[in-house]
Amino acid sequence: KRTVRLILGDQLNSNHSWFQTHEESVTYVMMEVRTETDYATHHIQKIVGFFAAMQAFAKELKANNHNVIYLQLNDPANLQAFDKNLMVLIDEHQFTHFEYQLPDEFRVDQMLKDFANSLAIETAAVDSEHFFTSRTELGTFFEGKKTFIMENFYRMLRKKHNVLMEGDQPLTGKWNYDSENRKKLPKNHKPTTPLVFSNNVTDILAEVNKTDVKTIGTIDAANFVWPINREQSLELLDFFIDECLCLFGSYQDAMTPNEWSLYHSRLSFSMNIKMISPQEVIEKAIQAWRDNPDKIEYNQLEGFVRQIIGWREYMRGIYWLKMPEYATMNFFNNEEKLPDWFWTGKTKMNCLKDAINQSLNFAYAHHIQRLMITGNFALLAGVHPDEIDAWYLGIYIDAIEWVEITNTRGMSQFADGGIVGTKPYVSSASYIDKMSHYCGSCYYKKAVKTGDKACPFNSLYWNFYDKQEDKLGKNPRIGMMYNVWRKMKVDDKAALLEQANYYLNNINNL
Ligand code: FAD
Ligand code: DLZ
Ligand code: SF4
Repeated sequence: KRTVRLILGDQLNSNHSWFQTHEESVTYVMMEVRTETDYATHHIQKIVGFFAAMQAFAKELKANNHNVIYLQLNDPANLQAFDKNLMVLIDEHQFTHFEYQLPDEFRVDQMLKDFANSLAIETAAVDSEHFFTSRTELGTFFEGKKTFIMENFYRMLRKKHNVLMEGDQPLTGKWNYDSENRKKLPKNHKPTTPLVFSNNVTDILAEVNKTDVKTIGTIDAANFVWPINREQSLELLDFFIDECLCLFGSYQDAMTPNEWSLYHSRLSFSMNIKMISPQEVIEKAIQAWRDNPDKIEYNQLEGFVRQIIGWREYMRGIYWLKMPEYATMNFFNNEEKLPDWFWTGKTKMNCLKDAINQSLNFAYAHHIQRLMITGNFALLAGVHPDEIDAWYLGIYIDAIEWVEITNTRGMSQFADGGIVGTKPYVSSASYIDKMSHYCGSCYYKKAVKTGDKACPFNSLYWNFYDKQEDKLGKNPRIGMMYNVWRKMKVDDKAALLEQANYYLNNINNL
């Protein structure tokens, strides 16, 4: 028996049962391939981050005496696709068995299924041993239901995995602490300085630069800030728990200029490529709260646990339930292109300038920037969800389709017509001003709706509701907005729509 086992770039789980025994007959294969670097225009830090973590993982496997074949991007033998490379390797090494871990992405899943079916040798797909839930668990849980309420799924998982429970009741008697969270940062509050790494990835960058792979964003390759192995991922987790968890919930939705991560964990990259598991992240956070309840209040902890055992697992379940149709949904039939400045950050709108520039510089924006700044604007501007997905799938270091598309097309763009969310996340300047310090120093005036320097969010917001009245008018969660709109003076409404039209026609100059 000679077995070849494929490890994908987001399957760097050293605790996987594959690696717990050592068999001479098993060879692991990892590959840097153009199918993966080219399916979206990725941020340079994303490509380099994936390759650096993959290389570190291969090195670790070799150090533990596993047999590893690693194909680098510019290896002359590299045929630049998983199946093509595997075909040659199986032939060359006379492998009798092909095994892979279930991929998280629909495209790769289909491809590997087809590939395995085409082989004459024995094949097997095994679990990736990472998530709390299987691919189908959400579908089964909501079977026969019309709506997919995250809170219900979250509570079921809390019970099933006995997370923050007392018998079958939530600890403290309360499930949800959202109302105590989500505050604006106080004016002179100085957030914790984020822990960054200083990895030297210049060799990897040089290899990518030899090719014509198209990328976006900037990189300091001598001081690459993201964790590239398990040890660094655990260090980042400890930093989060020591420095950020105590204010995580409070400032989860806060935004302020030039502060790129506030009290967020930045663990999404480490978790999505499986260098660390959601179970250990939650366990460590809960232990820290138990050890130090005076420092870490319960609402901060529950807010964090909810993101991981709730939202993260929920999005995975929706993805596997609804793909591939999900990727074609466009509830509002939006058709526009993204403004050019999404790739440059060159706009006078302070909130968008900050969120886009930090995305270009760090391959990261925190949740509320993604949702209520870039996503909000794209929806108000009527941009086609394909365009928006491509942007989000490329720019963020943590962007893998299962969690990107459900958040973007679903939560942010409501292109799924309300599977993930109950109403579109759109806002005028007043919400942005309520949660941030962006408006004070903006070229545009937050309180002005029409005319010179009117904040574009204001007229675009009403224009959106006006245009989508047939689709949203009956939504009970938005009824109040329509009451306000219907009661507005005819002239005021016309002025708002005219202003919105002007901005939409000049969108590249905002
Ligand atoms: P924290 O704020 O510290 O949260 C802790 C963890 O909770 C995260 O690491 C993440 O694993 C999980 N989490 C939080 N919110 C969500 C959510 N809505 N869905 C799933 N998991 C969540 N997340 C990705 O991992 N990859 C993406 O490509 C991605 N694209 C997004 C696109 C849009 C338009 C929006 C609105 C959100 C997107 N998210 C995505 C969700 C969320 O914004 C990121 O998980 C988060 O910003 C990552 O930063 P963090 O690790 O500092 O998160
Ligand atoms: C995102 C990414 C990139 C940029 N490059 C590679 C690669 O060269 N090799 C690889 O195995 N994986 C890569 N990935 C991750 C995959 O594109 C893909 O998103 C996941 O494997 C799907 O679960
Ligand atoms: Fe953004 Fe408008 Fe505030 Fe400027 S005024 S920062 S464009 S919300």
